[in-house]
Amino acid sequence: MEDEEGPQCGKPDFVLLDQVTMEDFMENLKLRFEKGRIYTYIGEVLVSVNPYQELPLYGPEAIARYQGRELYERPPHLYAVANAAYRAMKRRSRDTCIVISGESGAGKTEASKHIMQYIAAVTNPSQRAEVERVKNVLLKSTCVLEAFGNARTNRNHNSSRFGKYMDINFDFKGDPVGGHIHSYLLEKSRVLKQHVGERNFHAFYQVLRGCEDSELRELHLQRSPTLYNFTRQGAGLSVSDSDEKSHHQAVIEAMQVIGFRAEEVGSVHRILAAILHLGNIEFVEKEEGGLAVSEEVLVDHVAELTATPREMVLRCLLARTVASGGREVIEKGHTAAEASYARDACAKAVYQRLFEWVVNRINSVMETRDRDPRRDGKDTVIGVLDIYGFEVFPVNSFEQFCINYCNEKLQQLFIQLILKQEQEEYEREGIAWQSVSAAPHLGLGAGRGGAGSGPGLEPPLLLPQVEYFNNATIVDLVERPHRGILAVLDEACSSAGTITDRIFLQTLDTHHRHHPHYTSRQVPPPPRPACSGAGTSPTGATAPVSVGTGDWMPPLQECPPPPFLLCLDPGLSLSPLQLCPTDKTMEFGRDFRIKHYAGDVTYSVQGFMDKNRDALFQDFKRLLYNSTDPTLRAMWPDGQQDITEVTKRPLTAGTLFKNSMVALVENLASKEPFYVRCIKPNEDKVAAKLDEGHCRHQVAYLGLLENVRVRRAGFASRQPYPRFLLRYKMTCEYTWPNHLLGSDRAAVSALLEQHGLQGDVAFGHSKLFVRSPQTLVALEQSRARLIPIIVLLLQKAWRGTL
Ligand code: AOV
Ligand code: MG
Repeated sequence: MEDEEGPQCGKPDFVLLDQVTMEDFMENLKLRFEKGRIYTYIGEVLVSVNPYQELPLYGPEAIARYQGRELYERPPHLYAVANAAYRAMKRRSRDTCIVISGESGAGKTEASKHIMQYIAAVTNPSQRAEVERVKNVLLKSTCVLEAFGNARTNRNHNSSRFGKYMDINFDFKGDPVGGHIHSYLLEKSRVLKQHVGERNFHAFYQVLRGCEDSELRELHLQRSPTLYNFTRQGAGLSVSDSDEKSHHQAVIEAMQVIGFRAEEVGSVHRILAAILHLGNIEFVEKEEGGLAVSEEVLVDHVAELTATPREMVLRCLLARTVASGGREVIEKGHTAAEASYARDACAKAVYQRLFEWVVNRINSVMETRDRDPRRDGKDTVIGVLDIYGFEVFPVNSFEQFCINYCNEKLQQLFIQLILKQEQEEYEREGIAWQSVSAAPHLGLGAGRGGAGSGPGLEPPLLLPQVEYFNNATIVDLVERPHRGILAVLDEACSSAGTITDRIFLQTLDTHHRHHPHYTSRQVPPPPRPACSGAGTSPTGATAPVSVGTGDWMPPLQECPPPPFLLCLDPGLSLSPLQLCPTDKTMEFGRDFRIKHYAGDVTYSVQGFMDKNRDALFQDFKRLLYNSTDPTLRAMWPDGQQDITEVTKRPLTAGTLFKNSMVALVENLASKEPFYVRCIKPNEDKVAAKLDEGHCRHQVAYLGLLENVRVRRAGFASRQPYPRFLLRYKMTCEYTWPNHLLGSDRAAVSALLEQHGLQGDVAFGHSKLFVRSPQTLVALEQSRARLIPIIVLLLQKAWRGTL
């Protein structure tokens, strides 16, 4: 890897573009991608394009080149961002965080792994044993969490089905001494069912393919995933058997390094096996009444593997206990449908608890043990956020709704922080800037402060307005108290079974029918008597009219076009993500659609209430709490409650998720953020193919052009003096190859004077602020003219012909 990038590689920072248009942006992105330069800056934000191939960009040598350097000294890289976050934390004793965003398959998880590897490689030079241990746990945790929390989807063959935020704690020396992982809402419905082309969580296939014959026998399993309802769908999509086996081995080794005991690993395998057996249990209604299971031996297996009494397992599957007023308790037999529902709820819950237990177990060994008593206060922290990316499938349910809401929250944070950071930077550098209000449209349009506002500044300058889409309105649509979609959903769920999907959807419509980002089609009303007149059938050819109480929504064609959302560039093509660009795909009474910042998504309300309630009969909880397997028992502390004590309605899944998102955003906002914006180059997951339409769409919705414009609005660029010199010193005789002017700032001043450009800049404490892009363009051109001459001179010098 070269340390300097030549002009043939395009601009390493989009801020240096001659003009900020989508065309120029895309041209630079494409040029760099073709040259294997997948990373480019926008100021301190790193834009990363997934190469879908192994590039020689990583590893110890590359890490050494970035270690201890400034962001600008080397070509853009994840290592540089990791290094910047690390140095910022160390220098200023401030918590920092690295927020990695982008749609599903854009490369977030891979990026987070490179960041972790960088941090692990550059810390603990003195090889302290405890620090090494923590580092190993940090590194190995990824492998274990991916086994249990990732799965093949149609968008990404190793898709994170949970959100992950990891804190790494550093001591005063800057060595990692602990860590903590927060996981967010695992997509547990995947345990039961997967779309065509998708698989269950990796862990299931790894156990089936990877366990020794003897262990498999003990688990009463056979090797083929086609034999189990939960793995059948994805069975043909396996990774090769040998890969699955080696992944299985790697996970077990990782668990050992982390500190899982052998009996715990055994319990984990038994729980996975129990879930698979549970999935094969079917129910039959007996002729004489009552219910039976189809294969009793499966109940034996479940009982044995969960270390619970067989009779109890059977009872939990066939009936439930209900408290009927006071302390009276009765047993109520299930119908076959109820029993299947309860079985599925149990399978999902057991997997979710297993996943959470794995996370907690990892956390328990990462608690900071080795705190240095000499240091006051607490450790400093770097947080790394790797969530599930924005996704659209042919059918989208509650999980996609939560995932996409999470991405909206993070986009919102990005907007707020960019604005905030800009202003803080001006303050820090002693350059006055009139405050800018953030809502509802973020316009960085205010003029700069008045006379005497900054050293060497000209009279106030009216800065160009930078408008960009503020997605706060979509976040509000989802989370607003009382009326937001989550609140309406909770309301529906609390109404003891009387609310149907249709009524839920109607209530949503009532609240949001005029919301520019919400659309739906209502269930057609029942046919009216013949006398009701023409135009009343919403499905008929006649123009739709308002029916009855007005709960009939006009079809979408009739809706006013939603306000212009993301098409900041007139040439922007329709997104490949907009799988449902017309209302034809929406079904009456089943779907609603949100115009997300990243594209339109149609959600099927079916299952929303169920998944939000997330109920599990107390009988199962008690059963598992009474297991004699201590690992399994520890996952069910709430099983000790008696049914008569379980009166309080637990918080719904949606509310818990919302609360966790609010807390996450607060946490991130309290830290100094670094951003990695990942772009997926094509939908086919192939190397060396940059699909322009697809990338343009992402550039647009991620707000990258606006990001560049904001960076350039007040001052086109701000660069530390050494960085500026490094790039332009060859354009001035006083600075090339080195200057003797006392300070870098003085050298920069001399350079600008020679070019006659000193009127267009401001000198901050540590950085030069360049006001107009033309100044940068002039410097860039001058540099580009000189580079071939310098290269020629150097070549001649080497050959001794000079
Ligand atoms: P994601 O985390 O952003 O999706 P991943 O990080 O899992 O996406 O990346 C998807 C796939 O792209 C990986 O499995 C690799 O094959 C490939 N890939 C990504 N980054 C690189 C890289 N730097 N070098 C080589 N290959 C790469 V999701 O979790 O679905 O939102 O929910
Ligand atoms: Mg991921």
